[in-house]
Amino acid sequence: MAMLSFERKYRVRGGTLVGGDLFDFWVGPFYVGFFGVTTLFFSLLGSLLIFYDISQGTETNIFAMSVNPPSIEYGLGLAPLDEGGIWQIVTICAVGAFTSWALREVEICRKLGIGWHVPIAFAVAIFAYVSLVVIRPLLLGAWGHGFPYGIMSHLDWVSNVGYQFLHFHYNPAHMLAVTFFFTTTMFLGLHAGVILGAVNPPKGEPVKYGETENAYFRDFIAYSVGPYGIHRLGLFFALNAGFWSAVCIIISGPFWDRGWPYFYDFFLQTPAA
Ligand code: BCL
Ligand code: BCL
Ligand code: BPH
Repeated sequence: MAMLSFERKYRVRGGTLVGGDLFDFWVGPFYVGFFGVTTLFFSLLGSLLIFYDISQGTETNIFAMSVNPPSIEYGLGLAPLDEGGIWQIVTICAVGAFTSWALREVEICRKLGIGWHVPIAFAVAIFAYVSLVVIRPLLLGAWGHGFPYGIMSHLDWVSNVGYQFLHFHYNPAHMLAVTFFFTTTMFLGLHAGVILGAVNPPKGEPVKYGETENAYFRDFIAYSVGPYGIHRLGLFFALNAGFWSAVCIIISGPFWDRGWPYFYDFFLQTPAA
């Protein structure tokens, strides 16, 4: 594939974490690297195992297909392949693939001499996934507490686990996570809106930039967080959304095993009640 004229300048040698020059090359637009190879390995193996597992069943509706974790009786042991063992290997492949993907991002950051903000942000998403299928099952003593890998079955898992705690909305960390998700979306709506507004003036008006964007928010809500600030604020809220999600599910079971509404009973013991 032909390179764009400015790409050659950025295709610099080095920055690899392992493998030295061995995998330091591109395939078309993609940087490969050692972690490109491991991503491909884990992704292919994990996906093939999923396809193998669902091919063993009789389900023909893709929405209903599912690779299920072992039953709780297997505890933290290995299960036979057809009784959850495949799910266990797929989980190892998934953690391997996601971590490899993050490390490949790190190598690209090092090559280009930029900060590691993107891989650090992705690490928070990986943490949320690991909290669901590794940390919480370990704390509860059985891999069977992980979620099943199927389009509908994983929604059933969320609903079932939610109702095990009577009313999951009462989980305070869930409240924080939901609030951060909503706020992040509101920020992106405002930020993307003002940027597109500035570069799409009415016919005859010149295109506007940062100064006008700031002026817009000062006129509108008396304050503009600024062109650098909005990205720091956005990243902070997005990472908190993922982080508090991980916290909300890790504490459900290992640290609080009653309905979440009962969490507020402590209030009844205070003089205020
Ligand atoms: Mg889920 C929905 C994937 C964990 C609760 N979930 C979805 C769908 C998609 C999915 C099938 C749209 C997601 C989306 O656009 O995200 N969920 C998914 C994955 C994981 C996951 C891959 C994971 O951790 C590895 N989901 C969880 C955990 C719950 C959960 C257990 C808390 C986060 N999820 C819900 C709820 C809903 C979903 C509730 C929905 O209503 C929605 C749905 O419609 O379900 C039917 C944003 C990301 C992007 C836009 C980037 C693109 C992602 C693409 C679409 C992912 C495709 C996955 C593919 C089908 C499976 C890959 C395996 C292959 C073999 C490689
Ligand atoms: Mg709740 C969790 C919102 C109602 C029970 N709930 C969550 C959180 C989020 C949320 C805060 C899920 C996001 C997350 O973890 O992302 N819930 C939410 C909202 C409502 C709500 C807004 C609402 O009513 C308006 N929840 C309810 C009701 C309960 C309930 C009351 C059910 C009856 N909720 C639960 C339970 C859980 C949540 C149980 C959780 O477990 C979940 C949570 O916090 O999980 C941590 C994190 C993101 C990920 C896990 C995705 C990770 C992606 C990985 C790293 C990469 C995948 C790559 C992919 C395979 C690649 C595909 C191929 C490519 C496309 C090529
Ligand atoms: O490359 C990226 O983006 C373009 C990275 C990524 C990110 C990044 C990246 O840099 C960042 C910063 C985030 N996600 C951030 C976040 C938020 C937290 C801060 C959070 C809300 C979130 N990501 C969520 C999600 C979700 C949700 C909510 O469900 C999904 C589905 C994703 N993120 C998905 C992705 C990918 C598009 C991409 C990414 N987030 C990571 C791509 C990657 O890791 O590629 C390597 C792996 C494969 C190509 C396939 C692996 C296959 C496995 C071996 C088998 C499948 C197992 C799986 C468990 C089955 C699940 C079945 C489902 C039906 C349940």
